[in-house]
Amino acid sequence: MANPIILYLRPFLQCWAALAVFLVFLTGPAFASCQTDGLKFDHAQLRATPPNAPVSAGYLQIINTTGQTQTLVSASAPFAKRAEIHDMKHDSGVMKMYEIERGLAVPDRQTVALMPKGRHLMFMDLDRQLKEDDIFSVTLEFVPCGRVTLPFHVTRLPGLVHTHGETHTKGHKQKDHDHKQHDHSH
Ligand SMILES: [Cu+2]
Repeated sequence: MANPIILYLRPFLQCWAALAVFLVFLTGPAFASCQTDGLKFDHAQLRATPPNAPVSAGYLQIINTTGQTQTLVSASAPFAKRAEIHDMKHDSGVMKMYEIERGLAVPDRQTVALMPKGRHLMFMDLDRQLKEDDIFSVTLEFVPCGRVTLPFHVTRLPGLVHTHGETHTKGHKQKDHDHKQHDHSH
């Protein structure tokens, strides 16, 4: 004979299970709304740092198919006290960085690339060294779609992956130089 208490509880347990599934269904998409709405990311990378370096830079491609402009307004990461969105400009023959204060707009149906020598995420007051092949979660906030947290790979030579031999070699030399320049400029 079945335990009468179990028999009695069973309909309630089923209700709770159904409610739990319903809640996951309700809240799940809200957390991932940027991606489910059509915001995609590629080549998310952080520049590896020497020990005790105060700053690093982050790069990625943002692909917007959400049907409206999405503006990247802030970034945060567990390894840095603060982060800014930067761009570069020529000033008296020297490349200088400045903060994009109103955020970086990504128009609908466009891809915006944050890449070495151009726009980048600037991570400041690092509390640890970023070592090659480490992976860190970085949170990006977009208006209007909200926050996205995605993995960034630490690499010594950030950039798009090229397979063309000549460009590749040239690119490496160029980027190696950037690396040193970047570290010294902070
Ligand atoms: Cu910068």
